[in-house]
Amino acid sequence: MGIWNAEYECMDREKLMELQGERLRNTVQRVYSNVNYFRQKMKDKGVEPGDINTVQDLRKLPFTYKQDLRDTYPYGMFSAPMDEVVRIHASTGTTGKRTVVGYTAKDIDIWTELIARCLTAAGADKSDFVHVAYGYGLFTGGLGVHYGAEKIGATVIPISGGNTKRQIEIMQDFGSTILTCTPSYALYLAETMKEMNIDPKKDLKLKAGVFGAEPWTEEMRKEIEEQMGIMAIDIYGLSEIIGPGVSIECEYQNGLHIQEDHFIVEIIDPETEEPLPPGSEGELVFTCITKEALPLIRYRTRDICRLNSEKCECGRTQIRMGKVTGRSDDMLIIRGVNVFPSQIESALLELGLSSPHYQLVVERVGTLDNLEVHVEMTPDMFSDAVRQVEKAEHKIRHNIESILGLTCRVRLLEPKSIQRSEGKAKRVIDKRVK
Ligand code: DLL
Repeated sequence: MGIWNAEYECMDREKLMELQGERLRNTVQRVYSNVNYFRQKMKDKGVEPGDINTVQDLRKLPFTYKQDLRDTYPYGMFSAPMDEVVRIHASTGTTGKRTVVGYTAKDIDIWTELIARCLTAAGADKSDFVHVAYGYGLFTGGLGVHYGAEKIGATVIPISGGNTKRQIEIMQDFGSTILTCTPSYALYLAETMKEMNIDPKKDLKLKAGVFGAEPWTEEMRKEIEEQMGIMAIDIYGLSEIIGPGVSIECEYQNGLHIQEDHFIVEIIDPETEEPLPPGSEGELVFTCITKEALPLIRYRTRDICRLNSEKCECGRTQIRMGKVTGRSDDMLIIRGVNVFPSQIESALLELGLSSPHYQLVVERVGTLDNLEVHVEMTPDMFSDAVRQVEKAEHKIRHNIESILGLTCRVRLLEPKSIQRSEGKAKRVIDKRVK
């Protein structure tokens, strides 16, 4: 597979550190001069732009939290005057006030370049038809991927999310070769293809998918690859940093290369806030070093994963992040045990006894928390005898309990009874939260 920009993606690491240091110095100066809120935070910590010379000095700087963006809503963290801002995106704000992010023309160019790198890593080039089923709008997925796909000269199909049957007809008629959407929507598409008697391996030209915007496990990857006959590549990003394209897997599918010439990554212990060495699991923290409108410093993502600094066979020298196992915000504490939806996803899919559609329902009964895992039966199972279904339920429960060390109930539901998502899947219903 090709590399879009070998000069930066394969840069000698020593040179990269120098470049990062220089870009960091400029960014800190910019933010200190233009963002009152952050200048105050630096003053409170007793640090000045002159104290920041190399990447190692990053630790002296204060963190930025989602709450900071909320406190300065909507534009208080912007580092460029509004007449230089050419685009706004925003998070959906399901867990509080929405956060607003902005881009100058140069920021859009950078983002476009990053997506061009990502799509190239996934094997796309100008001969491809890139089907963009991420939502267009305030969400960064649709428009973000769109411009990068145009940049590599591919033919973009800007269909956005929703209207699943139409998506599939268009894939067939227009000859989509690269599918881009959330992994949960990819599964929904695969399921709908089956219902429409369309075999993606024979009737469609799809060869790869670029899936992200939510956590998904290796087991889920296998499921999608098998059902669609494609290579499923993981893409990561978040609006606060730029949107999709912060990191991407290469053809070796063994970690996501971080675009380190634009973002400095750290992994920290979320409790002590101390940086951890590569290999340890912790929270990802990013510092933007080339952006103009919103170059956040040491942004706490809440995403949990590990970094891998070993050389990759693809030739890229960028550090890799492992699959995100979950957001610390999504972590459920059930009777004192930490539970991530991704653990349940692995436990379910490795058995292969059910469909991949699931949801966790947590309730408080008296003083005790109860976890119930809702899983859909496969259509074949649905016609099985009750005893067979009970047996499957038992096996699934046993597997989940041994992974979590926590008792739970498993309910096998009729096919299609869990709501399908066209964007990010809703994996948890926590009835304890008022
Ligand atoms: O989800 C940007 C994006 C769009 C990424 C399309 C990839 C593809 P937000 O809506 O701000 O931005 O949500 C960011 O989604 O902090 C993670 O928790 C989660 N996330 C994004 N990509 C992945 C991934 C977009 N590949 C939040 N694996 C992030 C796991 C992901 N989680």
